[in-house]
Amino acid sequence: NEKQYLDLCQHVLDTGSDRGDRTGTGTRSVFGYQMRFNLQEGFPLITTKRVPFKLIVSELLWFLKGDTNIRYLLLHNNNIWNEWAFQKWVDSDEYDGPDMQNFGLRSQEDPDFNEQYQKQMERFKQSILENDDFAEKYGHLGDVYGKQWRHWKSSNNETIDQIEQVIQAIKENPNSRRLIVSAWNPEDVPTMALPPCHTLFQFYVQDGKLSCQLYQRSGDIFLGIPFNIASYSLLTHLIARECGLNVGDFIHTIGDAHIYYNHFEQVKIQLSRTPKTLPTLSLNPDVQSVSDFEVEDIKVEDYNPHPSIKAPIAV
Ligand code: THF
Repeated sequence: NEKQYLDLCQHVLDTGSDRGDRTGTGTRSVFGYQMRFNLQEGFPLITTKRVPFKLIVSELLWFLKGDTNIRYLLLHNNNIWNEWAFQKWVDSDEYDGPDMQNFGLRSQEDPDFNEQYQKQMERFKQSILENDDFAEKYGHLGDVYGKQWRHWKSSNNETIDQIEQVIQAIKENPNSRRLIVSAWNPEDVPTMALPPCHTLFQFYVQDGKLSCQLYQRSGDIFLGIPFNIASYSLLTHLIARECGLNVGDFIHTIGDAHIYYNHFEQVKIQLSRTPKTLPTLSLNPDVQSVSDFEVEDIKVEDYNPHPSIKAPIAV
């Protein structure tokens, strides 16, 4: 239940080490942490702030379609991956606007720059949506999750569909200890917009229930982790549906678990709130295969969270 997430926040604030990071924002961090959510006790969507579940759904379906182009996300009003594609555009020869060097930090510190940044970002989004060639050139994030899950490139130039294979394996050999999907492809890491944070996950079947454990190498506790918990819990539900199983536990194991300095106030507000009862997940009963779900088929019911809390994303 949610208390585990709040305990993680408190634990990092109290015992974490202050560390610099790639984004220049600064974090407090611990190494190695585990949470366990019993999916029979409700759907673990955090209630001490509002988490935009629709964005979690469209992101997960985007991965499951094997898509790595942000155009699908934009068509679903999902902006959570824009910054990483935008970066590639402003670094290219084709970009003709004002200097966008280090836009993540500068847009937070300098209101005039932020105005210019917002303008360029709007222009970028319009082009991705309206111009096929532009979308093909700048919408791709490199070989991120969708590519590795569904079209892992093998050394003899074939592709491996890890999701299809793991579903087959769960059905045929539920006692298997090899029910693994890996997003970490050492050959591709240097060319990815962002090397995968969700490195590897494993399934386990017992008493007709499907459990899933995720190893996440790096976790942004305030913005990312609530998304990640809900996303992998949803994935477990979808795969259980296709395999004719009930859901068991989602186990979340994190390597570098960190809170960005510019999220401290937000986390403290969240810690002062009392969790509400968890919502329940509702899946369209007519859809059986993970590949056939569309956003309208997936909803949460009885989700009555505390108000949302805004925070800047570190790029
Ligand atoms: N980079 C960083 N610094 N943190 C991350 O969590 C993260 N992700 C993905 C890739 N890089 C990352 C992107 N996932 C939000 C949530 C998840 C994201 C990116 C952004 C976010 O800003 N959420 C807001 C709402 C946003 C909105 O409404 O548009 C929120 O309040 O939850 C780790 O997977």
